[in-house]
Amino acid sequence: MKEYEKLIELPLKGKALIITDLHGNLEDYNRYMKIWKEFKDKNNHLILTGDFIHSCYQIDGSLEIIDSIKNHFENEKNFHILLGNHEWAQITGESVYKGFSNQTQDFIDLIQEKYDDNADNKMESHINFFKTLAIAVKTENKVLVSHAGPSQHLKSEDDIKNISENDYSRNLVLYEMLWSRNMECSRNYLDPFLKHLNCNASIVGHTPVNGVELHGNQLIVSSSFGMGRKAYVELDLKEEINIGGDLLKMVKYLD
Ligand SMILES: [Mn+2]
Repeated sequence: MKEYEKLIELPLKGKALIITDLHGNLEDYNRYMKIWKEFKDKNNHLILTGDFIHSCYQIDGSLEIIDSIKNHFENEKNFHILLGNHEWAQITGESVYKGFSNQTQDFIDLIQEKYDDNADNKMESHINFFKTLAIAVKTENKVLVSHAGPSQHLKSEDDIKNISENDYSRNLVLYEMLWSRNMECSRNYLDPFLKHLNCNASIVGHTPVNGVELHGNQLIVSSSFGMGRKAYVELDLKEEINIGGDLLKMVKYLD
């Protein structure tokens, strides 16, 4: 059985593939799993940074993606999955809108349609799975990987380690790490936030960009749902990372 930790720490060994915001895109997910299959090694890791559910298009592969990542997660110790604001919304029951459509409700409908009499059991098991997901990964070469952020209320890494599943709808640090957009706020909060965690750079998804965008010491990555190109990061865990710009040479593109 895997240990569930809110903050995963990775040593100075190997590499980590970092993939963001799949949003139910099964085709892209399968392409990334092919890359992972080649990349797999005892020192290499995969990090999915959340928002793997809730499609932005007609076809929603969220349920197929969940089944597959659950399987990888349970059987591979180096397969890490972080919580995104969309999985969080499913846990807390908050509505998230894409246009006029409430995606929290759409997800419930999708499960109902696929599993019929067994829908309640499936829903419960998916929610329990979402609750086991970590909030962030911290690497020994000083990179913080999370769904979004920074959090202006975080004071130490214990604020992540101690987040309790019973407190998901009220925890401010969690809320900021899942919802905050870098852009304006990061200029003020990003560096103090990273300093409290003893990190030099941050990698997030959440905000749709054309491949990647660097804002100060934060690299925003769109691996599937974004504004054009699809990018991911092959983070070298052995190399010294002093500033956000050091991450740019580790960016790869899907096409
Ligand atoms: Mn998001």
